[in-house]
Amino acid sequence: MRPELSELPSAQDLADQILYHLTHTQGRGPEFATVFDWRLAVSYTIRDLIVTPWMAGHRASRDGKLKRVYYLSMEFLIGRILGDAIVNLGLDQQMDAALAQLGLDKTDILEDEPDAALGNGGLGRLAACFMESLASLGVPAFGYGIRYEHGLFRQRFEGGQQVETPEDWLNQPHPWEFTRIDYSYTIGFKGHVENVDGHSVWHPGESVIARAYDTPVIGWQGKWANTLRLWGAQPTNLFDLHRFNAGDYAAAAEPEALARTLSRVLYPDDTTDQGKELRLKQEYFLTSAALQDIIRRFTAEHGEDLALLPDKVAIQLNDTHPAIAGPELIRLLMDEHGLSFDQALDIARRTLNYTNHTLLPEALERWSTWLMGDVLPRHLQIIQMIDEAHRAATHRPPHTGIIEHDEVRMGELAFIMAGHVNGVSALHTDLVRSTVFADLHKLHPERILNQTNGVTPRRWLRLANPPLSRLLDHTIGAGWTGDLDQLEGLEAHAEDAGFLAALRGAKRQNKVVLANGLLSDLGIKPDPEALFDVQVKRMHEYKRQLLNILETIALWHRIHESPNGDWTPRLKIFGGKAAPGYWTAKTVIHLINDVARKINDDPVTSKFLKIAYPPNYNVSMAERLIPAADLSEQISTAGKEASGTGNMKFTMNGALTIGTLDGANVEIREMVGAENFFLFGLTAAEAAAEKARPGHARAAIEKSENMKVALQLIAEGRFGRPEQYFALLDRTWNDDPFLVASDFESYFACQRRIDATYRNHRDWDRMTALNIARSGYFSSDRTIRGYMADIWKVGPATP
Ligand code: 26V
Repeated sequence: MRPELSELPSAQDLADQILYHLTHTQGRGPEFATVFDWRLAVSYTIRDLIVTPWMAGHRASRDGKLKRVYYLSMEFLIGRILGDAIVNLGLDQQMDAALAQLGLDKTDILEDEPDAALGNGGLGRLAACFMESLASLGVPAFGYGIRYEHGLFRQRFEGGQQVETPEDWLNQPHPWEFTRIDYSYTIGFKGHVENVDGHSVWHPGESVIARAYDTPVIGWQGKWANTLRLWGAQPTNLFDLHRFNAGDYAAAAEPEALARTLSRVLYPDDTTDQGKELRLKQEYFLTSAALQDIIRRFTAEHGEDLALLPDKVAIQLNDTHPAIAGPELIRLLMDEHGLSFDQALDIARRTLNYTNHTLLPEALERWSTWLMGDVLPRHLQIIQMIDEAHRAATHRPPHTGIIEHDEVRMGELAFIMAGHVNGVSALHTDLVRSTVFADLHKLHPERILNQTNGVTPRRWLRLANPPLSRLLDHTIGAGWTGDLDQLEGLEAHAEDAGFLAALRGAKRQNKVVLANGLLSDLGIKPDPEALFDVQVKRMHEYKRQLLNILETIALWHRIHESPNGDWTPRLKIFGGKAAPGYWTAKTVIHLINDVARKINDDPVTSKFLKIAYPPNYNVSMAERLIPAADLSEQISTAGKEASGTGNMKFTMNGALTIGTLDGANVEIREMVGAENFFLFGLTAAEAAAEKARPGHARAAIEKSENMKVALQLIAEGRFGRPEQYFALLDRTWNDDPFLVASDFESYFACQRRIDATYRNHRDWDRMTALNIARSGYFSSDRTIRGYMADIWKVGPATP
């Protein structure tokens, strides 16, 4: 029995198929099956249902000669796939019944799946939301990435300090991927360039094979599916048989091992680019494989006239990581397809687009010309030609080029090679225009656009928050899932006591589930009536987890001063990983854990204040924490967070935000209304001015009793050996690059306003309702429609 998607399978159909796969795919009878066996059987059952629309979509795109979108990204932070696929196929109820019939626990099955953690944070998760929205909107698209054998490291705490262990999601069969041994491309590195009759011929000194592994991405209601194509590295020669036969087994396997290192691990640092050769090779590996694949598909469908490429292909570069696409596309068009440099440059520029995701100077990629010339000698030549062509065409001011001070600046390369460059929130785009790319913006005033980020409501609302989803369905109908603007319908209920009580009830349910699960595993038993205050994101100084923990210490001190005071009970939840080499971020993790240990055991304060820091924050943990949050901490130094996307997830799940005017917080506040948003801190312009004032930190600390006390308690050793924190304290007093001190009093006061508001259920619940009602704009469907209209010039394949 093979159910077709045109008719939704019944619970009985699903149960039959699950048993079929358990027997015939897993080779296990029900009496011997493990949770893993069952999970694979369920996954194959769901996968079968995705394959039909997936193939239909491929045929429709090919036969209709449709323009396609290609999203090139070094990161796709997918998380788990099964639950999302069930929701998108609209099979939740049937599957619940099927699993019940088989005597299986759905949560056990879903949670058996390892997260696909092929990303560091916001940039990778955005790519995953975009893939889902592209499929939901029926846009023919491919995502191209790397099939890292090891995703982002796992985090443990030892004595409160972060310890990293390797992640190994591919250590078990991965039911969602299809290996395409017929789609393989050779990727060259190093070697030399020879001039033959005026043509350049690159003779690579090394090469590897990029092999395609496809994962279908199913859209809402199962109407369309796209492909996430991840490249795995294979050796060109398996192993050296001569050495093997001579008994030198390790040496025999060396070339194979070396080739595979290319897709072995995800780089875990999302700020500092260490100029590592392997990282450059990974970037080129992804980019070259993707472009070869795109050109192969284009010529198969449209013939050899590559001048038509921009009409049929729109390529989006997710940050500068695949920016070598510019020179690589020119190389393929010139050296392999015989076009002139000018033709190739023109085609490439009309095909490529670039999204900037950060202004932090340390995150802007640069490669020494020495390394670039060594690893990609032909590309360095082409980069010089691009730079020269741009110089000649624009009469640009000095020092605005791609190559400066013997470095190739990938931001400038991406900008110059892109039809459009976009920022990811209104504020960020303004700053892209006025700071990093100010000179290039003057030369090309039409090029920079804004596309404010968004998140998919299927995963972040319907899947992650069943109690709220049921309430929304009941109140405004289920249409919001595919059209998030329909949340506006809640406005009419924002004064309705019955609705507000139900909303509070849904939030409470999520808090109870969190308290009985994740938090109780940590030994924390919070009162679900307490305010759940959540800051989850990568650990970075600019995100200011330090501000949050210092405020916690100051509050703890105040509670001690008047232990019989009328304090609002709060649980502070932290989650996030630090890059392995980022000392300050790791010290803040240690401090939070030290403070948690002390405060949680304090009999005087613990009914008012607790801290939870569950280790190994990832997508799946976000799905549990965000729906249970009352308060969302979005407290970066203004001007530093390009957008944020966690902020949007919290808003649509009915958490109120305490935040600065940074990134998309600005737009969230505009949407939900200033009166429904807890604003504090300096603006981006004020922050820049403050930073320029010598002694700003010391001056601010002197004026803040609260901050002084918090620093003093750490220095006294109240939370652990103080020597560990001296350097951090010193940095805070004397440097404080992210203005923790300057914003401290404003933050502390804002938190006390929150304490007061939270106690007034009616006010809080109404604000919550209005936040949800006005969050429709932050659907990634809206974002993708923006890219389609302004950048890609593509329409959907489905009506
Ligand atoms: C940089 C590097 C440097 C080399 C090693 C690996 C690596 C990986 C990632 C990055 C750049 C990370 C930039 C990033 O994640 N930006 C975030 O993008 C989000 C989506 O647009 C946005 O919401 C966040 O505000 C922004 O910080």
